[in-house]
Amino acid sequence: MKAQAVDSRTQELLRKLRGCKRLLVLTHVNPDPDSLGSALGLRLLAEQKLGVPSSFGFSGQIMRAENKEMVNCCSIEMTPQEELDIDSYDCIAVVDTQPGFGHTHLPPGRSIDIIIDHHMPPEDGLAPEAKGFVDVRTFVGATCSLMTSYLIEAGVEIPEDVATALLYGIKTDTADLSRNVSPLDERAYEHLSGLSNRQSMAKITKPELSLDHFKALRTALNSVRLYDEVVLCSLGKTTSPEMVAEVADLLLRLEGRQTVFCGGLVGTTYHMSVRTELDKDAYFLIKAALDGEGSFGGHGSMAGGSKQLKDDDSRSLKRWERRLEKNILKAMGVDQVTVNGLGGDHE
Ligand SMILES: [Mn+2]
Repeated sequence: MKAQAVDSRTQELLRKLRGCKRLLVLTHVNPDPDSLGSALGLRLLAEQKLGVPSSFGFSGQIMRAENKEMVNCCSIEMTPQEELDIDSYDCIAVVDTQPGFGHTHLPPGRSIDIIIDHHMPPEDGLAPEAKGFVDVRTFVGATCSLMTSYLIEAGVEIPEDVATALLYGIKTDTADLSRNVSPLDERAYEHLSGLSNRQSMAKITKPELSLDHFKALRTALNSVRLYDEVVLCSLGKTTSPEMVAEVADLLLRLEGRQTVFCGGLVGTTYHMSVRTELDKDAYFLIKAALDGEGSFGGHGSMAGGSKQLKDDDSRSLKRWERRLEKNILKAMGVDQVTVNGLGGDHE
């Protein structure tokens, strides 16, 4: 291929990385495939192109069976953030999230040198610790697509495991290029398809599921509340925010229902996932649902958020979910009095 004018953003990113001795890549708590793939991609760029050693510091847990399989199949190395000597890194990058987001724990007092993301920036602007290279493109479906375009432009050969991880990140954030998709996502997807490992991809997409998974699913399905086009669902006290997101994805497939609000309490944190096929942005739907409380983020058809409850008491949970339901019905313009469950009438 003939040398082309490299996107100035790629040049700028490479310039920034060239000045690094040791790079620390971070992402949001409980990293999802797009953030895992992006972290892997950025590490590859820094190490292969510029010989800059790096670590991936993660916080939270990897709960979803697909994501655990992804970590295995793609040999994703990560170290719990608290075990790292943060001061030994002179460069910090944040991918698939931004400083100031509630679900992102960054080392206090450190400036952030590189930010690569596709989420809507915080309303009051980026946090002051964002000091260096910032690439936030909200029209792009996955941060992995941004990362792939950097790798292609920098002429870095992408090995099979990294290609598989990047491709899976794009697949999950864009539902296989069917939502939140831009030409950049399409190009990245096409490029990675030829490089990824199909056996690994099959294993990642359909992993074995634990008994607890099916138990949580049963609880969730028992609590479904069906309005005309809106589905509400509570997992009650549950094991992970990922399970909340997973049930939201599943329920969006229910015939005739276009918007899903799904929530569950993990410890004392209430997690919420919103999915919509309407033109309304999921970000604004979750914002209206939480009505100024908690923290949230999202774009296009997907959004997620959380709010700290004062305890994990069932009554506090019920009270909070009643308030949520009121906010949601108001935001969606639903004035229906009767609501159905999957087994028939609720009330
Ligand atoms: Mn993402």
